[in-house]
Amino acid sequence: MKDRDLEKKLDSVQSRLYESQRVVVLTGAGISAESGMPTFRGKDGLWRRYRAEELATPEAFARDSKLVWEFYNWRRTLLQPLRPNPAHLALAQLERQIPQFTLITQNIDDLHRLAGSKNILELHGNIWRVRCTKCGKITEDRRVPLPELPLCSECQGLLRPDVVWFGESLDPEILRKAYQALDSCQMMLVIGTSGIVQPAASMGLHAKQAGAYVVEINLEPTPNSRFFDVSLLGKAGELVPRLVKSAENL
Ligand code: BV8
Ligand code: ZN
Repeated sequence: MKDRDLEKKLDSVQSRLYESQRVVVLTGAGISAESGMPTFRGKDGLWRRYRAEELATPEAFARDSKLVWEFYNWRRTLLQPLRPNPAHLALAQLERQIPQFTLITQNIDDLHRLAGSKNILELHGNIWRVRCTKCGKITEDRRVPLPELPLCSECQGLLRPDVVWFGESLDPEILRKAYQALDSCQMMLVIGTSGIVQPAASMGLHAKQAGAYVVEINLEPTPNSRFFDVSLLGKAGELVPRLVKSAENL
């Protein structure tokens, strides 16, 4: 049984959501945890003796592209059979019910799209896309696993994952759309993110300063919790569906 305080918070967040015209959601690895995808900083975040920050960098790729590709092939192999969980599905439902709904995700796992979300801003790219390091060609390639060192079908250049690595800039057009939504939203949900990696980590505060009501959903408090209006502690797969009204109750 959820504590009474949480129930009351959930009810008030739900009614505020359905009174809003413009809503932004920011998600992190925590929303995919219940689909079976390890998060970055959770206990299962380690991969062999490396951390993602040491492998998801252009320097690591230049130094040892085979190892970096092993890291991404391991994640692609893990991810391929996984399905969206109730939290992903609930956000896709919310998008259909709220007039202006923008989903900003840090995740590269494509699970929001699989769940039916449409208006998605993928801040850090997508693990199923590859980019040629020579001619820049971007293609979707769902082979699992990819060859050890995948080459471009056009120019035989070495392919890389089409994701944003640490130290790389985010797509300016995606950032422009994200801040446009953050500047004009009335409400924002920040779900399953530890609030460490910039610029995503400051987006909740940005929306707050622009006048939005900001709700955090996480297993535990984060460094950003104190800036937000409400912090709902619990599993995204349980709490997010609780915020969605069924069609007949709209
Ligand atoms: C940039 C794609 C301008 C790849 C990712 C020094 C040199 C260079 C840069 C920097 C520097 N110092 C700081 C920086 C900036 C750097 C940064 O922020 N570093 C951090 C480590 C301090 N940022 C960048 O480099 C960005 N670019 O700033 O460009 C620039 C250019 C040049 C030089 C300087 C600046 C690019 C960052 C993008 C990196 N790419 N991903 C890949 O995935 O392989 S980041 C990756 O890690 C994710 O995308 C995500 O963003 C982050 C992980 O965070 P979370 O998603 O929050 O996941 P985490 O595991 O941490 O937390 C999970 C949370 O969920 C927890 O809170 C947990 O409690 C909760 N949870 C778990 N289960 C559940 C749950 N909640 C609810 N329900 C559950 N069931
Ligand atoms: Zn090429």
